Amino acid sequence: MVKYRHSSNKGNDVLCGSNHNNLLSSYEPGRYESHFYISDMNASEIDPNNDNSPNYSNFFAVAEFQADITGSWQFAIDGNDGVELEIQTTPGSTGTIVASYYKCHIRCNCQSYNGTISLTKDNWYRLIVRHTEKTGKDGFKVWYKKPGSGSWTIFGNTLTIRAPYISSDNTCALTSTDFINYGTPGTGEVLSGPISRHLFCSTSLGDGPSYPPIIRMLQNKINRIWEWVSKERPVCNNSLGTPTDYEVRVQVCNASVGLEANCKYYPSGGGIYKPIGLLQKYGEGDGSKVCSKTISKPCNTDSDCNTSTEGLCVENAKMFYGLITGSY
Ligand SMILES: [Ca+2]
Ligand SMILES: [Ca+2]
Repeated sequence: MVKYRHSSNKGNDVLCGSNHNNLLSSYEPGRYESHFYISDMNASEIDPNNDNSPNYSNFFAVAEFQADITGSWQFAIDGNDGVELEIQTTPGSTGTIVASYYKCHIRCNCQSYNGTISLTKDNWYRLIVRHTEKTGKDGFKVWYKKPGSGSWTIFGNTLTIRAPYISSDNTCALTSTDFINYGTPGTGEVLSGPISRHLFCSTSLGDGPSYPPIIRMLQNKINRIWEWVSKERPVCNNSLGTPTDYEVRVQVCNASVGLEANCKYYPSGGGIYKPIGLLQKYGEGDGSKVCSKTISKPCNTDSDCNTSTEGLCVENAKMFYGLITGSY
């Protein structure tokens, strides 16, 4: 269950949720208030005979349930004020509005607002309730009737159900329009149980060659990465448990593993691949040689150049590299 507020500065059709589009328009998902979990839709926090929320509010409910019998299922909804019940055959995709009780009104305390949908045994379905509150009492109830059943049952844990788990530091996942449209939280959701994450940290444990770069890994933590790395030193330490460490070594141009696109074969010394870059791009010529001071006179050896006026015989490349030394 998620609670939102919305502006009073909307048309009455929107405030009351007079139809599907107006009900959608009543939501302002950025104005998240709170969320909580209930085991069934008979919970007092959503009882439409109570004044649960301030004026100009919304409830939004999302749950997934597993059908345990194939056939035509009935669903009924009651509410104060406008409410609708959507069921998605493919969770996260547009579903069917199976039942609705639009506009401003008190609860009917009835199952008159109902509809049917064909469900298949063992499949999971997503159920969404959208609700808007103008003033006064507010809330809703949902019932279901299985194929062949003669009586209504409150929707909830009499079925196999699950809901997105949203931790208290991840409520921004509930502030997207997509969540209102499809019931899929923005980020970080899992379908049951507490969120757990694998945390990775690239670091070293000290100075010098005896402390190589390492990747530290913590598995299945409920903590967020910033609790481990974005804090006063020591960062990435054992405060959340003992990490598994992997020494970081980088190797490129290993022909037995696979050559990167910028590996070049050097035949000398038995032949080896090495990565190439700017030095090769500007330092390697086409194989021809020139006298260095002329940059134009072809040569094969230094003796082809007048070393005092024409320089030495060098590779003809875009840039020439040399060594300058001096003393004083
Ligand atoms: Ca109210
Ligand atoms: Ca009301």
